[in-house]
Amino acid sequence: MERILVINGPNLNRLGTREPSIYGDDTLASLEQRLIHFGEIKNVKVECRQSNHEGILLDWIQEAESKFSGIVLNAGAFTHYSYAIRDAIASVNIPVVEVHISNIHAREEFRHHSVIAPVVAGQIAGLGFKGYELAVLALLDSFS
Ligand code: CA2
Repeated sequence: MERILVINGPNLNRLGTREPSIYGDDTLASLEQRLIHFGEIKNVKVECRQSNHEGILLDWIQEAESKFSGIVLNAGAFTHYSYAIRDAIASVNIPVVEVHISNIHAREEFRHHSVIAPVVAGQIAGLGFKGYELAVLALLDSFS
C-alpha cells in the first residue's frame, strides 16, 4: 500500500482555538482523523505529523523519501520565507503538494509569496480542510 505523509507546520496545532473566520472551527486532531479515514477509503496509508520547529520539519521531509511515496505539506508561515524548507523539498525525489487552508493570495501581502512553490508538484490554497484531501488525491493520481 502507498504511504503519504501529511505535515503541518507552525501554529497549526492552534486550529479550532482562534481565528475561525479564517481557519474554520475544527481542530488539528479532527483534520488528522478525517485524513486517516479518507486514506482508508482511498486505500492509502496516511500518517499525520505537526511541529512548530523548522529543523524537525526538515528532518521529516528528508526522512520521508525512504518511507513514503509523497508528502502533503502545510508549512504555515515558513512557506513565505524558509529557504531551508525549500531546499529540503528540492532535495527529495518524492512529490510534495503544498496546502494552505486559507487563500494566501487574498490575504496580507507577505502571504502572497511562497518560497516553496517553485519546488512543489502543486499548490492548493483557500479550500479549507478539503484541500488536504484534494492533495492526497493529486498524489495518488501522480503515483499511477
Ligand atoms: O492558510 C494556511 O493554511 C496557512 O499556511 C496557515 C499559517 C499562515 O502563516 C499561512 O500564511 C497560511 C498559520 C497557521 C496559524 O493557524 C492558526 C489557527 C488558529 C489560530 C491561530 C493560528
